[in-house]
Amino acid sequence: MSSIFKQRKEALIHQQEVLLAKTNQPNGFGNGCYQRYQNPVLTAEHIPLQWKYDFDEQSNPYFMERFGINAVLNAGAIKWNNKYILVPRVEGIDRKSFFAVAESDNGIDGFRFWEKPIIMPETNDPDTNVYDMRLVEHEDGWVYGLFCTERRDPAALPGDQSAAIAQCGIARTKDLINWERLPDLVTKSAQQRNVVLHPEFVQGKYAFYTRPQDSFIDAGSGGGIGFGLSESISPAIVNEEVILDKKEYHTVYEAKNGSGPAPIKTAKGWLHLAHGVRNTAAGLRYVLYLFLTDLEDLTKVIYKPAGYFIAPEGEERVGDVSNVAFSNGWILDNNGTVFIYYASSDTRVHVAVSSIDQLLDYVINNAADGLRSSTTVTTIINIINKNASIGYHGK
Ligand code: M1P
Repeated sequence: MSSIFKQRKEALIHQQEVLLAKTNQPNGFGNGCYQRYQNPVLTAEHIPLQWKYDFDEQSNPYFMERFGINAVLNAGAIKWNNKYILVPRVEGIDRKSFFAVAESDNGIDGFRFWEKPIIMPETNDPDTNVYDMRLVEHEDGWVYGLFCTERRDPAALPGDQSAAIAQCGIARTKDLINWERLPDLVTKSAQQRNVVLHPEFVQGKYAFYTRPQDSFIDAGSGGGIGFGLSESISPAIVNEEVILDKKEYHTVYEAKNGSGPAPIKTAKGWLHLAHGVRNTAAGLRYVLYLFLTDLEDLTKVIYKPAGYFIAPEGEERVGDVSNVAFSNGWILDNNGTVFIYYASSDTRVHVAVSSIDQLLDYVINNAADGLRSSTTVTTIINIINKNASIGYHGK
């Protein structure tokens, strides 16, 4: 009779191989703008078993997990050597997050992690927690990873073990394996999360999308998606932040918002994916929205449809932090296809597939938020009247 070790090891290897071999199929008809897929592309179950189990029967006779992974979420994304690469936030059972690279041949299934997690160098002020990397291929020739680095607030009272300071960590690489850590971004804001590097130089400088905030959770008097320039990347110092997309009363981004992945350059403008947060009786609700900025003036929003673009749906609504859709990664393919990677409820990563044509059609032609119920009704009446004018009355 085989040992517990052998039985468990073989069963778990088989179970994971079945998961990794699963193909992903479109889910339903979608809304005409993007197509969701049935299975998440990355979950905690995708983590290689050799990261968690000691495979030596002598030291691990029960084939017991020696370290557990809680969640795989919020993934940076890049097309690299013809592979679709995700760098998610991998969160251990100890609540610490780190980064790891997973790749797929087609961007919708078959994601497998590389051999080891990323070993991210620290600055002189060690990170307590790092998460939510935005990957950017900058025109200076480096691939940058900008992420949140969190440390305990040194001003917190001894009894307060949750007050934290979030700032933007910056690292760069040429191979996604070896990373050079640069000094953290310096801004005037007490808190910075969701910072994104613009892929091109602007006026010969490095350009950043920021999110100034007063406190760790609340935007307070700050908030909004900011924009600022830095003479250098090491150190990166943004002295002035201009808010290009602000919080707004009674919208899906009334409590706070933040940039998603780096914007995509299109013929019509820079296409942005962002998250908006509002408060509800059941807690915060995070959704995704799109907007377009001017090709010349990067702080000028020229189109912004009303409401959300992606909201958590069905089982996406449940997880560690329920009711959350969050994205910090998308990939534009050569044929114009756009793979949008979004995490649901801080637990797993999904893909939605669209194209530049569809996204521009959506962002330019869907009505802006009129900020009142009556303007919402006007939007719907306009659609009805347009249909009536071509003879369609619902039959
Ligand atoms: O829990 C939801 C999200 O909360 C934070 O986003 P924001 O800074 O906009 O509040 C981040 O911690 C993010 O990782 C998380 O998904």
